[in-house]
Amino acid sequence: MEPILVYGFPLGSATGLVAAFEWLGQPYSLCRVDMLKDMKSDDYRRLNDRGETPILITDDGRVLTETVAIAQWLETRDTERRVSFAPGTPEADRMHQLIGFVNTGFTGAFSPLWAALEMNPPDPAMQAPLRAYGRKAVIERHARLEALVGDGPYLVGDHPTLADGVLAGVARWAEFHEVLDVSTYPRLAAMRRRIETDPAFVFGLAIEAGETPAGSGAMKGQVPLADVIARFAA
Ligand SMILES: N[C@@H](CCC(=O)N[C@@H](CS)C(=O)NCC(=O)O)C(=O)O
Repeated sequence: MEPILVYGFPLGSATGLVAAFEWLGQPYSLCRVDMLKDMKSDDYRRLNDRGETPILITDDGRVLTETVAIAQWLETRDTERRVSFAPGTPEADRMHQLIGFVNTGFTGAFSPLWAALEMNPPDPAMQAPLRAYGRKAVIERHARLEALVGDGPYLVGDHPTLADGVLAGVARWAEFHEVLDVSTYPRLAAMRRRIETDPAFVFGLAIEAGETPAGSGAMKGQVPLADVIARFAA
């Protein structure tokens, strides 16, 4: 079977992994999840008991969660080195470093902003400090990432890799939460522009929006969430 990437909308980080699958060019399927509805169910929690996307159903039918593990799974299959680098090379180490930074401190900095936004029932006394702390954290992590990236066209090397996909899935949250103007970070801004206008990421955005874009042809179709749960949940 083809692997199935379970991706969430709106604004899911998994959209960056959709782009990575497109860059990889090997057959895969998708499974669409409404993060505001579907992930709350007991059935979904049998797929991922943390109630999160992304999830990868591997080609041998295993349920693999966590972005870093899914990126590693893709890297292992990327024998043509389309989205990664040969194991043990400085570029591979650097890509892992950047994926680690983006998936931990950078992504985590947005957590207070999401918590404030999704608080139900709203509690303004708690939401205000969460927003203030989140904004500060996001700005600080952007400054650190700007210092960490080089002057190259992408995070590592001269073509988009898993690191760029992981970054693109998340970085757009800065505008959504109206925290900062990315042009304050010129290297990051240039990279984001390049990745976000790349046909693979544009495909991911269209998928997220519920459209049926053509893409590279590697995406073989959408599997309904109910089917994925019925076949693969614990
Ligand atoms: N550590 C996980 C975090 C995944 C994560 O936070 N996913 C978000 C969407 S991008 C989510 O599902 N959040 C739960 C929610 O919105 O209720 C990973 O890197 O895969």
